[in-house]
Formats: sequence, structure tokens, C-alpha cells
Amino acid sequence: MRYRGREVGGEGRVHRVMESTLTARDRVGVQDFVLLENYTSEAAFIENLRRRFGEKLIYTYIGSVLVSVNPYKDLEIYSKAHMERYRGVSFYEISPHIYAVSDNTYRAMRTERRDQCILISGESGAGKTEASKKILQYYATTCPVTDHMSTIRDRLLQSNPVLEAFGNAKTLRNDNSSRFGKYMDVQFDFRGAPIGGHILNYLLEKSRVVHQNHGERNFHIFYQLLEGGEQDQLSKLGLERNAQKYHYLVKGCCPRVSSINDKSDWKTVRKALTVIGFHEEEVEDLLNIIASVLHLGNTQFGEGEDGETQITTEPQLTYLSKLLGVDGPALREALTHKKLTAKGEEMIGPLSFEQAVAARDALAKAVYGRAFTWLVAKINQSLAFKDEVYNSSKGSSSVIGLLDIYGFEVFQHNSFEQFCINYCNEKLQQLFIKLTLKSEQEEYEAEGITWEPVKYFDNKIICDLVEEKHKGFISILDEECLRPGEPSDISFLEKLEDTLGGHAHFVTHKLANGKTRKAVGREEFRLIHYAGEVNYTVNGFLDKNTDLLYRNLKEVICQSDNQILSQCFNREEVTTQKRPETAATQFKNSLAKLIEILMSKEPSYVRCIKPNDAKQSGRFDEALVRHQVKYLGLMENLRVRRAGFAYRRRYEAFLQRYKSLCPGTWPNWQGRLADGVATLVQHLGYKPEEYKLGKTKIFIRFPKTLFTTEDALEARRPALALTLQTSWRGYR
Ligand code: AD9
Ligand code: MG
Repeated sequence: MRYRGREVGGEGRVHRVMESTLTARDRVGVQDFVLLENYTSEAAFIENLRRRFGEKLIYTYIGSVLVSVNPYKDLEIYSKAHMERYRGVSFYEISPHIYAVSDNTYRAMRTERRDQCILISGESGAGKTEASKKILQYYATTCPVTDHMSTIRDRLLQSNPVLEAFGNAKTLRNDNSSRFGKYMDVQFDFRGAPIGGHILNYLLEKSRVVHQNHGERNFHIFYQLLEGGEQDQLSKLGLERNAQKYHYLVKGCCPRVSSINDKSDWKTVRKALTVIGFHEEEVEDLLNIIASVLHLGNTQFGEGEDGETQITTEPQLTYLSKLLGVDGPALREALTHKKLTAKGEEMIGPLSFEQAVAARDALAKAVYGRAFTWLVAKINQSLAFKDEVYNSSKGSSSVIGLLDIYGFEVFQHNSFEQFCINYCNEKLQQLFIKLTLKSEQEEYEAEGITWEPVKYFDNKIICDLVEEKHKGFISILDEECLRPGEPSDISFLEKLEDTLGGHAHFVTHKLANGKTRKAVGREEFRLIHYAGEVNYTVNGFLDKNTDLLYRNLKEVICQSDNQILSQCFNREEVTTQKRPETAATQFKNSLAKLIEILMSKEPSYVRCIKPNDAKQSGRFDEALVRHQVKYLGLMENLRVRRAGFAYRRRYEAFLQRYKSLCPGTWPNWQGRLADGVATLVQHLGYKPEEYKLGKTKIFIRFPKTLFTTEDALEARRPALALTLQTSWRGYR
């Protein structure tokens, strides 16, 4: 890529203009949907996506929103040279790319000195995690760094493989599906160098530790360790190099995945742990926890002579006590008994077989879940911005936040986890609606321009259904979990029917006329999400929400010699009488905080689309794409963008670009910028309905107006025009 070597203004900022290297292929369709002639037509929208996808052009804009279609193959568009191409170049002057969004956000942070965030959304498998990694790589490669900053940069990058190993898994939707939500702040100093980071994690799908649906796997780390761990390491952990041997790994009948190389991923993760700064002892403690989860899964129960439940797999118990660093007999007792308080006296009672299995699974989930939280905290320590090292940066850092959270998902059986994931997506959609419409409206207001609001589906009604105090879904769930007596999943479902029956977005098998709705099972309820209908099986909702670990098991783990476990389980928790918050309420509160964080920043959007359900490259399933375009609200987004004005340019940028077309403004306009632009557009013959002049920008209603002006420029300065028109004009 060659640069013209001159600087011109665009969107008020200085940037380089490239020689035209766009090929005919780059010009397929329009690269900004705003330029579609028939912009209200969904068919035209999809056709544009399809045509571009066919040419491996996976990125297209709607104004400043980037739409990305998962190519399901490695495209050669992410090299260092590609990154260089996007550096400092204005959004509209080069073909759409995730790097353009990255760069634009970075420059906005630097020039406007305002914290930014990039919100990546789309359903499971649409490409969110990949997009977030590409953004991070862009910053790691293009931002200035000094020697000691390179440590932070490397750690930022290396946090990904570690968190993915522990928090991602193969699902039916995605071979590398994020089973936790992640928000990462990257902190930059006044020179624009990355100097720190912080990760917030959201609700890990812990149930996967003990159960996987058919065709799915447990978290990657288990398979990585078994495949890649050295033989003596495995022997020390009492593990065999065979995933089939472990009950917790075979539930989905899917130990291997063709797209995944567990062995080499293990190497990557081990290296990453070192780069992040884990000590050998910490890694050992972590591996002991992973191995103990596998041994827990193989711990079996039977009935003793006295009829009481007992552990029938002695070797497992020996390994467990060693790996968890706890007393063997105490662990045996805690896995088969529970403490009861009756008439003020503490008594020990035996667990039934089912209760013992549940207690074991609860322990495995708790140990894994908390180790994950510890891992995030540990990574955060290593990414923490340290004033004493970078004291030159004091007080003047800014932040870019990256949100990569689990996407909307529907399986044949959907449970508590899908409910939380889909609720989270409702909240993010709500934020998107608020911010895109709000910011558009605000810009018109700030510039003193009147406009007609566009109608759209507001999913607030579904968010309220879930989270409203007292009568919302989560309140009812919590109430049922805390109710004395014998609450059950079915009694919960009945409560839901009583309270939410008749709500436009909540349905059960019961019809108002007393008949039965066949499409919803007797143990199911259906939520009509913004993204589609989902039937949820109510089984397990109460247990998963309460997330109970028997007190005596907690007491045993509190005594652990394993440094990670002793940090994750503390005595206070055992002695307090306070009930911990339920899982759903914790999630609701953490989401509310997340929304607050995002609202305080300037957002950019990446909307990811999944082209087919088969994870195949080159396949564009129109019906599937249409569905996503619909629920992501992309048509509304486009209409909002077009309802007012298709284009807006700051006065100085507009004048700079077109002044040569008017003798009154050429070679330099000396007066007020607004007057210069008025003179220019008058000379160009713009009609009053075609444009409006705001306080700092000109707003142009129709792309056609701009095309004409571009044509005039092209006639005058062919080389420059050819380069720049691509984005504005689109190619047919
Ligand atoms: V989930 O909600 O975490 O289940 P994501 O994160 O939206 O989902 P992910 O980024 O993991 O999906 O993408 C799924 C797979 O699609 C990846 O593992 C890649 O194989 C593939 N993919 C996604 N984006 C790209 C891309 N830009 N280039 C090539 C891609 N392959
Ligand atoms: Mg993901």
C-alpha cells in the first residue's frame, strides 16, 4: 500500500490518503448500507450482504456501525500490513474493517479525551470473540510501546488463551463458545500507549463442569491438560491420558473436535500463564484443582451394610484429599453427610444417594467456578496499571472497553443458563436501542436540526418482564427459592403462570380457553425474546439459582492447603447466617453495573452475523441471515441513520474537500467556516431540502447529492476522487 504522502482533513481530523488500490472486488455492492438506493428494503439489504460475502467482503457499515459476517475461514485481511493501512485513516475513506473501528475508537479516545467502548453483539458463533481479539491485536501492534509497556501488552494478549481455556467450550453452536461474559478495559497513557487492563467476568456456565449436552464438551482446559500435559505431571495428578475415563468429560460423547488441537492449545496456555506472571506453585495449585474436578466426577457412591450412602471409589478419595489439600476422613464425611440444626443442636445426618451425588457435583462446580474467578483476579493483578512504573503517565490515562459476552442462543433444551444468557442479550439490545437512537437525536439537537423519529421495537418490555421488582421473573424465582415448605421447579412454574400469565412475552402450555398449547411442554415456559421464541425447561431452575453448597463441605474446603482454594473459600462464609444472593440476582445486579459502565463511555458497535448453522465457509443461508438482520434491528438502525441525514461532515472537512469546486472558496476561505460552506453549496446548486447547516456540520439528506458533488470533483481531480469516492459512493 502506497500513501500519497499528503495530509488532508476528514471528519475534522488529519489523516493520510491512499493511492487507490481498491480492486473491482472491493467495490461489490455498497460498503455502507446508507448508500443503498432502496434502503427500506430488507431484500436489498440482504442482497448487499450476500454479494459482498460472496466476494469475501465480510464487513459493511451502517453509518458508523460495523456489520460483520463470519467467514468461517481465515481471510488474509488481518496482517500487520493491513493494520498499517487503517492507521490514522478516516472511517469512510477505506474499505470497512474491524481495524477501522479499532482505529477510529482509538483516535476518538485520544483527540476527544473521552473513554470509549466497543460493543460486540450477535448470536452464538457469529464472531464476537474473534472480533474482540482482532481489536486487541490491532492495539497491541499499532500503539506506541516502550520496553516495560511491552510486558503489559503481552499480558493483555496472553490473557485471552488462558481465559478461553477455562471459560470456553465446544457447544452445538460454536466449537469455541464463550461460556462466560467478558468486559475488558484497556488503559492507555497520554501518549496512547497501553499501560494496563482490567477484566470483569460475568456468570460462568458452571453446570457444564458436571454435565454436557450431546455433542458438546466440558471446558477446553480439561482436554488440553489430558492431551498436552507431560506424563509425569499427569501421574502426579493421578490422571490418565484418556478423556473417556472421566465421567465429567463424556456426557456429551464428544471428546475430540476436528477444529481444535488440544495438545498445542495446552502449550499455548502454559506459555501464556508464564507470560502473565503465574508462579510455578500457582500453576500447580491450579492444575490440582482441575484434576480434583475430574476425580470428583469419578467418585461413586453406593449403599453400605448399614444402608447409609458411602463412597465406593477409594483411590479417588485419596487423590481428592491430596489435590484439594484437605483431610481425607473429613472430606469423606462431608461428601456423604450433612449438618442439621434441630432444636438449637447441631446434628450430623446421612445423605441419600441422590443427595450425595448432588453434593459432589455442587462441590465440583463451586471449586471450578471459584477457581475461574480467582484466575480473573490474578490476571487483573498482572494487568494492573502501576503508577510507580509509569509515573510519567500519572493522571492522564483513558480507557477503551471491549465487551464480548455470550451471544443469544437457542438449543433443543434450554435451561437456567440460556435464560441468563438471553436475558443479558436483551439488556445489551436495550442499550443499543437507547444509545443509537439517543446519540442520533442528540447530535441533531446539538446541531439545532429538527428530525422525525423512527419507529422501532423496544424490548424494554422483555427486560421488565425479567427484572421488575416483586412481579418480575427473577423476583418470583428468588421468592420460590427462599420459601419455606417444599418449593419445587413445578411450583415455581405455577407461580410464574399466576403472575406472568397473559403477558405478551410469556407463554406456557396452558391456553386461556383451558386447552393445551402443544408447542410448549408441561414443564416448560416460553419467552418471546426480541431475537425469537425460546422454550425453557423449568427443571433445575431452583437449584441453579440457589447454587447451594452444603455447609460442611465448605468447612472442609476452607481448611485447604491449596493456596487458591483457601483464598476462594473463607471461614466467614461458613459462620455467617446471611443467605448469599441468588445466582440470578447476582447476575442481574452485575449486568446493571455493566450497563452503567457502558453508558459512561462513548460507544462503537460491531454487529456480528452468522451466515449458516453448519459452521461452514462460503455458505450464506438467507433465511438465517434475514432473521438476524431483523432481530438485531439493523433495518431500523439504517432507517434512523437515513431518516434524518445520510451524511454529515464537519465544516472544515467539507470545505477542505470541495473548495476547489467554487471560485468563492478556492484556494482558501478566509471567513467563518459556516459561511464558506454556505457559499460552496450555493455555488454547487444544492436545493434547500437537500441539506441543512448545523452549528459545526453540514447535514446532507440524500447520498445522491454527494454523488453529484463527488462526480464534479472526479472530473476536476480524477486521482484523488477515485480514491475517496469508494466509501461515499459505493460501487454497483
Ligand atoms: V459465542 O456467543 O461465544 O458462542 P462468538 O464469540 O460470537 O460466539 P466466535 O468469535 O467464537 O463466536 O466465532 C466462532 C468461530 O467462527 C471461530 O472459532 C472461528 O472459527 C470463526 N470466525 C469468527 N470470526 C472469524 C473471522 N473474522 N475470520 C475467520 C472467524 N473465522
Ligand atoms: Mg464468544
